[in-house]
Amino acid sequence: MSKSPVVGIIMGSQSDLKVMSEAAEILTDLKVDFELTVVSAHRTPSRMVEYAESARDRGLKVIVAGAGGAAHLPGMVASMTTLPVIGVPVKSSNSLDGWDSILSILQMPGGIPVATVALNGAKNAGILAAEIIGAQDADIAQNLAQYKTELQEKVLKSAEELERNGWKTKPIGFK
Ligand code: RP5
Repeated sequence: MSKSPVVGIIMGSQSDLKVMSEAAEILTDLKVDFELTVVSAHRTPSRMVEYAESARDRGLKVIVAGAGGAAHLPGMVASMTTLPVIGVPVKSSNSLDGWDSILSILQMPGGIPVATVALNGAKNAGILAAEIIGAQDADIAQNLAQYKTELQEKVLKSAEELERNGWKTKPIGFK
């Protein structure tokens, strides 16, 4: 969190936090200032309107919005702002199997795009938000370049270990 956030992370319920905190974590690593809160399209519709309509004037440049089930938050926020909105479908307690949320966020009508990431893909949403900021901010672009280099090194190390130790090698994981 910071005093001059450029990314707004919002979620339909606090129950989405376990997933959405991955966006906060990667933005922290990449040194992108963000804010994070709960905005429910169905339970706090006026708050959603206020959030979306004030976002640009408050200095935000990207919004990452996550919701599960009948996930209307990302699309509705996108309809009320000119900022790019990245949607995170969340597999929530009221979700059938995640598809309800995926399709609600992905299948937007023409004119109102939401950049939709994978189910529970909050980490990628954070990276994408940082890339949007990094298009204009050289420091953030540098942090992203370093992140991608480290990712590459990790893959090469895992390949080397696998080739040396064979198929029983313990996977390193990329979380
Ligand atoms: C959605 O309903 C929220 O985004 C959340 O994923 C889901 C369940 O909310 P709770 O009943 O856990 O508050 O609007």
